[in-house]
Formats: sequence, structure tokens, C-alpha cells
Amino acid sequence: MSLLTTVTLNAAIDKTYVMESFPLGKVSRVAEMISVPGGKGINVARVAKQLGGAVKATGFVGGSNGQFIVNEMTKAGLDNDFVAVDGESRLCLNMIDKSTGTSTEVLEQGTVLTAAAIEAMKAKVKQLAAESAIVAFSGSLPKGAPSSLYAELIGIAKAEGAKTFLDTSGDALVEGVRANPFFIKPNEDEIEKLLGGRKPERESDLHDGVKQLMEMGIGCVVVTLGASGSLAGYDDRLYRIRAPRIEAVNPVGSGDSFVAGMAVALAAGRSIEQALRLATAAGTANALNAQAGHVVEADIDRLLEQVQIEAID
Ligand code: TA6
Repeated sequence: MSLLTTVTLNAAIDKTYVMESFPLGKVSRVAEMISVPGGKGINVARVAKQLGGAVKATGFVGGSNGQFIVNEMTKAGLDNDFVAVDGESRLCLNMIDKSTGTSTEVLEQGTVLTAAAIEAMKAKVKQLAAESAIVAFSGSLPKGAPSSLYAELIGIAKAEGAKTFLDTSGDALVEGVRANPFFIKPNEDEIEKLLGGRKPERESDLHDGVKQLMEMGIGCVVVTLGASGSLAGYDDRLYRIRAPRIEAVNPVGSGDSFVAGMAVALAAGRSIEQALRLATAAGTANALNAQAGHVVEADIDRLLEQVQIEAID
């Protein structure tokens, strides 16, 4: 049983506008537009499938945008089983300015959840977790969801025997971590929040923070450190991962691609080093093209060899 189920509570249509320049307060013409199903968990599902994983995607969808998300995923052969809700799934915009190499995101709020929708999602997660090796929860919570929702859903998935991944931020992360997901991927700001507001000043503080989270019962903690890679903790050991240097086209979705690599490798029973290598290659490969949450096989093959992993403790 190696199915990966992804849960995107705030699904989106990701629109990427590639422009020669994007000056604020001026009119900009779009040179290229990409419109695809998005939201973090859907990106995880798409990349996991590209990496050869068996995937099913769930989450909430609403309105004609929700219909677009389901239709496009089905057309692309991405197995999905969403819960339909009232209202309209959101648009997430990403403006790429080629002159500066920057990307600017504008994220809508999305649908407002009712108590009935939340109950329907709990039932869906229970059903899908029973047939999954891993359930990955990704992204922000829609309005109407209590900040404890991820913690509740993680509890349900774990009770069905699935390993759980959580990639979110803010209170949803702080509360979600209390349910001891197997895997989390905080950045440096998020780890500060998880450690009760203590800012890791030195590299050794970061090491202590990762160890502390593992002692709390989280199996694998990866702190992302931007272009310089990441620090991972697993099974009482720490690893420093250095990502290959690249000229990024669009880094949006690289975190989701990292999660996809971890999930696919671990679901296939690969070692932690192999999982970190695939995850880092996938995160880096994502940034090489304009579409968020998309990798090219040849890039992965080339980048895999360039990832450096050092056991440090
Ligand atoms: O990670 C990038 C991205 O997945 C975009 O695809 C966009 O949909 C956004 O993040 C959504 O993030 P959020 O945290 O609001 O769920």
C-alpha cells in the first residue's frame, strides 16, 4: 500500500503571468499566461505523479473555478476525490517580472467553510487514509475552519494507520504540530513560532530546535533555508542538505515539490538520505520552469547527483 493522498483545503487556480517587467502603478502586458489547478496540496499531487508516485488528491472545491480544477486534474490523469462546497474556489496570482527576476504573489481568500463541510472532510480523510501510506496536508486554512482543523484531521488519518505530513504556517501549524504529524517543513520564521517565539540565532540553535521538535514526537523535521538548502532531523540524526545552484525562473511551488519528493521516496521505502535527495532535486527542478508545481524528468535526473547531504550529528 503506497498511495499518497494530498489534502488541499484551500484549492486554487494558480495563474502565472510572465511579463517583461512589472512596475507598480503602471500598466503591464502579459507575455505568457499559465492557468492550472493549484494550492499547495494539488501541487504536491501533480509533482508526486510526475515522480512516479501513486496519488489521490482531495480538498474542497467550489463554483466554476472548482469545476475547472477538477476537470483539469482529471484531464491530466490526476486521480481526485474532492468535497464540493458553496462559493467559489480562489485564484492565486503570480506575476513574474523577467527584468528583475522576481515573482510577486497575490492570494485570494477562497471559500468560507460551514460546519457541514468540515464534517464531510473529516469523513473523506478517514476513508482515504484507510487506503493510503501517507496523507499530506498542505496550505492555508479557508475561512470558517478552526485553527485546530489540521490537528483533528491528522488524528483521524493516523488512527487509520497513515503517516501524516503537514505543510502549513501560523496558528494552523502551531496547533497541527500538537497532533504529532510524521513530517513538517517549517521555514526559519515558522520554527521560531514553533519554539515559542525563540529566534534561533546560531546554526546550533537551529539544531537544538529541530531536536526539540523530534523529541516532541515528530518523526522528520526539515527546516528550509531558502536557496542554501535545508536542515533535516530524522531518527535522532541531523542532516545538512545543500541544493544545487540554479538560475531560478519561478520558485513558487518549490516547497510543494520538495514535499512531493519526500512523500514519493518514503512511500516507496527509500532511505532518508534518498528521500532528502529526491525532495531537494524536485524543489530545485520546479524553479527551473515558469509553471508552479511542475518538474521535468531530465532536470531531476541531472540535479539528483548535485544535491549534497552531510550527516552532522
Ligand atoms: O506553494 C505555492 C502555492 O502553492 C501556490 O500554488 C498558491 O496556490 C499558494 O501556494 C497557496 O498557498 P496557501 O498557503 O494560501 O494555501
